[in-house]
Amino acid sequence: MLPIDLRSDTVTKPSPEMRRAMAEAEVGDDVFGDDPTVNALEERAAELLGKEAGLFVASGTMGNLVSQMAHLARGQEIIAGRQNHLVIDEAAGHAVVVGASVRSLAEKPDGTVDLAEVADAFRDPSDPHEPITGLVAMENTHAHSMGQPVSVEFTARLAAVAHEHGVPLHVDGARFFDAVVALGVRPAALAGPADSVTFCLSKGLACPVGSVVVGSRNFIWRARRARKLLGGGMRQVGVLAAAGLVALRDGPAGMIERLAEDHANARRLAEGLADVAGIVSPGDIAQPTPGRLDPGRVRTNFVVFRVERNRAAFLEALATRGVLMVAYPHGQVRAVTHYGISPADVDATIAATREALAETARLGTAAATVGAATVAAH
Ligand code: TLP
Repeated sequence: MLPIDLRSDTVTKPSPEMRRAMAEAEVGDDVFGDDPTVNALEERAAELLGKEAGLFVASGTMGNLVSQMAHLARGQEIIAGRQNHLVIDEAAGHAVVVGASVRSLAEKPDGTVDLAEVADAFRDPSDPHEPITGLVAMENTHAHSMGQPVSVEFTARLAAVAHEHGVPLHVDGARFFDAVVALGVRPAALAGPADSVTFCLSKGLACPVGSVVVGSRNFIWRARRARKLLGGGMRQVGVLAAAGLVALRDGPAGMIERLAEDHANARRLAEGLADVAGIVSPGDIAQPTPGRLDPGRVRTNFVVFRVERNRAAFLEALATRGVLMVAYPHGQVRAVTHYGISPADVDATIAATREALAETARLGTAAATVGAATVAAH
């Protein structure tokens, strides 16, 4: 039996329709601009998000990286949330490759940052000691706040602060369409205030590979050059872009609308887990109120919590029951719902979690008894 794999939505496999489209894709050399399927994907993404142009890249990390390279000169600085993926989870690409420093601000439980703090974080360009602020970045959905979708209003207000200071706003929209679906807004409305947006095809949209960056024609030209520098200029890559075109179809033929099922499944999972003895709230911005896990915090496809006992033993006991979750920062556990996970899988996960915690508790008691006996023997 296949495991119920909730480690991430990156584990999704392409749909039969995607595999067919991939096999039949018309291709060409994309570095020459000759791949019609890649061109169609880039145009579709730009049209959906209301931007002039798009660029297909290998990953979300590459999308963020080429965006930073296109926006920034070496020695400039980025203002971003402290727990943003591009700050803490991209192997310091901003420093190593882009040559930029980061001025990071603590996020709030809704995944936003304080706008007065953002305004205050801009450097003084007339002072030769200081780096020059060149970019403001945000994440949508915001992963470390349990996948909160960030509103159009906040994005517009953040963009206004950035633009008042003459710098662009980049949105790491790895799960941009989860935010679109959760907020019930048009993709172009949510992308509108930003100068560039990266979104991943390879997460909830279930494609095997790839992300798309969108922005102005001029920005995309610079991002394309940066992609080449990174070795990301690929050739007959329409075989991958074809899956993206399926994912971005309107209505039930595509993968966007379907994300609502993942959100409902995540809520169902949190409701079930909240009643399991030994499960507690994540205890940071993911859910600041301590105590019981609050299913109301689940707005998209992330469920984050802590276990009262040994986390490693719990995750192992869960895996032996065919359910995979992942260790998350601050002692947390993360479960992510996605394409291929059904309400029945969610119910099986809740049952397996209850059993795994009971086993972890028994092991803990046994270890404590052995420990006490060892102490007594000395
Ligand atoms: N996130 C992955 C891991 O890297 C943590 C996951 O399983 O959630 N931005 C955000 C907000 C992301 O969550 C991720 C990937 C990326 C960018 C990078 O995307 P990839 O993995 O395609 O480089």
